[in-house]
Amino acid sequence: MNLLKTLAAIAAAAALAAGSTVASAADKVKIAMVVKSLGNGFFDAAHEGGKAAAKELGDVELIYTGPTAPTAEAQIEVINSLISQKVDALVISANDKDALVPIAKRAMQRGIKVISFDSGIAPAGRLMQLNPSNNALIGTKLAEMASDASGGAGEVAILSATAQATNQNIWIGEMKKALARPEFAKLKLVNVVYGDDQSDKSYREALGLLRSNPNLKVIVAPTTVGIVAAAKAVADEKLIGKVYVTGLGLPSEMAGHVKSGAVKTFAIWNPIDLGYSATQLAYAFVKGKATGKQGEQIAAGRMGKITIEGDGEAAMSPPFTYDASNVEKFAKIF
Ligand code: RAM
Repeated sequence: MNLLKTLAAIAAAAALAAGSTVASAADKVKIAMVVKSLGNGFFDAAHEGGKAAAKELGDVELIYTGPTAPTAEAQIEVINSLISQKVDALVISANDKDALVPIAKRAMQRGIKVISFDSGIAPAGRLMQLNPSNNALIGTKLAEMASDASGGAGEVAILSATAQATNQNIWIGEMKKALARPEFAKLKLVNVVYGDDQSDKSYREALGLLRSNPNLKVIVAPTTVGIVAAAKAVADEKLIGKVYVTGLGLPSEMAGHVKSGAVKTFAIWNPIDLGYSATQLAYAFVKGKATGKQGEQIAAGRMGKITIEGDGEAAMSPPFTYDASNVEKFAKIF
């Protein structure tokens, strides 16, 4: 072989090698998990689940992203850039069910499979919504825990996430329905405030509730960020034993507050399983194994089959309750 031929052979081999690398990266299914905001332990746990699903599936590149503050505007920017990156699927926990519809529609027009999880996008903007649990069940659970914490009577206030959060607004609506039942007649909902899933704002809002409602018995925070801030506010104001905090929290973030007595019980589902399932579902849509039709059963790896119900929604398991007897054990997991 003369020198020229040798050089040409080397160049061809290099091109083939480079080409094959590009091909294998391109073969990967690119799934982007877009959360309400970064730095939230709940979504960190969902990310863990997403990574486990990606590893199991083998040919998935999982992109985990979201804005720094939980607003729809910031999420739209993130989604725009993911559309330019030509991801195959978007798995979104929405900061606003309606505001994300146009951008989600644009993504779907370009062939990107869009599903929402945790906090839903309105039906026009997604192929399905994965709820962590049944919404009415969550609302009832919140009312029951408020009742238990107060001994069945007294003033209750809610410290929520953002005013537009799909999931919290649905749960608060369901909790209000539950509170209308005769068994909760002695509980009085006096205020609903929003801490925007930011620790400092949630803390300030909790202090405001305590100061403007001297007879307050319970703060219900249906957000993992809000419940920690409210428990800290109750402790700092030396109100442990007088005001109780309950709601939805992560055992790892709540163990200390259960120990201090600021919190008797709280609930949550497994956020790792939620992120795992959402990633599995997105993959099924990309692979043409799911369309989001009512009644469809979609295989989701170790979680088994997930069934699409009305409005393209599916629900996972009932919320689990934590107290002094079990919080330490689960604090090691999420
Ligand atoms: C916060 C977020 C999330 C919600 C949990 C319970 O982390 O608002 O959307 O599902 O709380």
